[in-house]
Amino acid sequence: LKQKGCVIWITGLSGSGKSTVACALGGSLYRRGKLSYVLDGDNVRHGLNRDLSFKAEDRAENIRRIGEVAKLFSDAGVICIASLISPYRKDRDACRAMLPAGDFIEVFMDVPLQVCEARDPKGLYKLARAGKIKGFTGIDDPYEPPLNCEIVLTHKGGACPSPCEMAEEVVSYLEDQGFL
Ligand code: GGZ
Repeated sequence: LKQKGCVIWITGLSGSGKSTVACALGGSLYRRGKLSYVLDGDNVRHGLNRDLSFKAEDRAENIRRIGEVAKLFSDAGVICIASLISPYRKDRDACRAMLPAGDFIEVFMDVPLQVCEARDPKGLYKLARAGKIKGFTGIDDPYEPPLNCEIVLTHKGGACPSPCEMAEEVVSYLEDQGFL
């Protein structure tokens, strides 16, 4: 097998663009002939993790299970792209600890809450502000940004790079690290 697996862990607020970047990255890797698989929090919560709520211990379990599945993909030589809010640092660090050093690549979608809230693609922020969703990340539930992650994808001087440009930043990192 020519391909070495790894886990790209994309963390950030709801509406920060995690799923869009994950999808663009999967497409870019596909065009390079590299096998990848996207594990998206919102999707996995409809199947494997449908028994879990959004309280802290269930978020921890959601992240733990997705971390274990991502590790299996990585062991099989697949580049696994996990996109979850994963708001707690200790939960993300526990997933990092499951993998050999260098194989867990944490990507922070550094998008301000006000930008995510203005996008509000599913109208969830509006519901959270109205008190119709309780414990919504960024509104009345915490988000702990990474302190020392591998990649930060951010607004640069007001100009927001496109999801494709962000995905290409990750691709460059994978090239530099010898995964591609
Ligand atoms: C945060 C919530 C909540 C609450 C529902 N808090 O933007 P989305 O809609 O499509 O993605 C969010 C998704 C979060 O699932 P994750 O598995 O990524 O979360 S975690 O890592 O914290 O376990 C959002 C929607 O579910 N959603 N209620 N209370 N996001």
